Amino acid sequence: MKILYGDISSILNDMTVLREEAGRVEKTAAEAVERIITDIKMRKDEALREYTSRFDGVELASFRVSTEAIERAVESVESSFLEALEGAKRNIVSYHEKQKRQGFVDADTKGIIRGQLIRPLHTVGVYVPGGTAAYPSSVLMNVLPAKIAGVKRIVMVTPPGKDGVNPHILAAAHIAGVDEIYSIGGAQAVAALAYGTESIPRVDKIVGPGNMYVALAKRAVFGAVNIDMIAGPSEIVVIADETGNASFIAADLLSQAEHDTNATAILITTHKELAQQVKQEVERQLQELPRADIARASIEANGAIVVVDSLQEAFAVSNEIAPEHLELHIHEPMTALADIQHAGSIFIGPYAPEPLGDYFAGPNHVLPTSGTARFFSALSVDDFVKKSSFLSYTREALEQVKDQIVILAEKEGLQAHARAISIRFEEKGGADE
Ligand code: HSO
Ligand code: ZN
Repeated sequence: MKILYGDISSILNDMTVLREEAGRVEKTAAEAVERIITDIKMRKDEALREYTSRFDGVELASFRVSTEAIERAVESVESSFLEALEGAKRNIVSYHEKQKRQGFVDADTKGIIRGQLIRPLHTVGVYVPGGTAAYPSSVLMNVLPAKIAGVKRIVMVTPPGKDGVNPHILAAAHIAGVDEIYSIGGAQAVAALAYGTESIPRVDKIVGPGNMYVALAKRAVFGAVNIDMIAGPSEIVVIADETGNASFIAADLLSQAEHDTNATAILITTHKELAQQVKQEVERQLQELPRADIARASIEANGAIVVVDSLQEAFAVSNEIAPEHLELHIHEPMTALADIQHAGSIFIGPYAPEPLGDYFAGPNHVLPTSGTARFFSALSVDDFVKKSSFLSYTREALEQVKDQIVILAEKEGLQAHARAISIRFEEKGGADE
């Protein structure tokens, strides 16, 4: 793990390159995705069946995962796992309940009513990747906010493995309250959700992470449906002063490094000795990790320890990075919140390690990556609602402002707009006297 003193331009450069690389896609992949989308749009289930056979190597009589298969999965997994999911669910629900917002009605005494209605999306599709990135925790994180928002129909898709769908994923879907599960994956699943087929319902929004093909497909169908953000590799920044515990910090850096060789783990510290200790601890703990090869590749390529002169400098560097996860191992960490401008999720003090949030505490682990914490937020109940405005004026209230509206409409050359106002006040117009 490299240690940098003061000058962070090289790490900012490296991160920019990495982030650009993560976003770069093969032209051929984009073209393949476009072809798949067009094909699903035209030939629907028939095309979906062909792609599932070609890409997943599975011939399916029905895409729908049966209630019996879900029940069998729930029975087959350890009860301690189900209890842990239930515990996580309680915390995720209680945290996201706080995000629910009311609409408003603003009525004055002059005959004007203005307001906003908040309504849930009707149907949402949740993509769950297959293979080793199939995380039951992500099922809870994507589904529960939609449930709390009041989404009527939650449809999950996940690629079929040779032995069916991962039972731990099915159990999490059951606990989260998914309505229907289909074993389809890849760009074809995204296209099926976006446009609908004979057996897959068309949804209003698609959320959930996936590989490059899934991400490209989500981008391509945006507009026909809504999508969540496009997730990049995981990132953690730890800010520590002399109070930092080297083994805790090393463990937390490695917890993100083990996700992906492209993950980024950075420590920013005011304490030179801690920098050395964390470097050694990372080496030591790496020896004990089953996923050491992934974590080591990530730490070697993208890991860094930055030594700075002051915490103010540390906050500035972190704000520049706008990390997905930020841990504060400093004295009076709550006070430091005032200095944090850009971070997806903030973990305060030595006993709030990132995995507490990844799995259990309640805040969402679907977070903006690649510097997008500058303008995106964690997945939340807000992602599953939409708003309608409403308006009512009395005749008298409209009369007060009619001339100003007519002036504005005429300036835009929109005579019919002006007339829709003025006609209500003409002798023989639509006025009700
Ligand atoms: N740290 C990941 C979420 C996750 N971790 C799922 C374990 N399972 C992205 O924020
Ligand atoms: Zn994680």
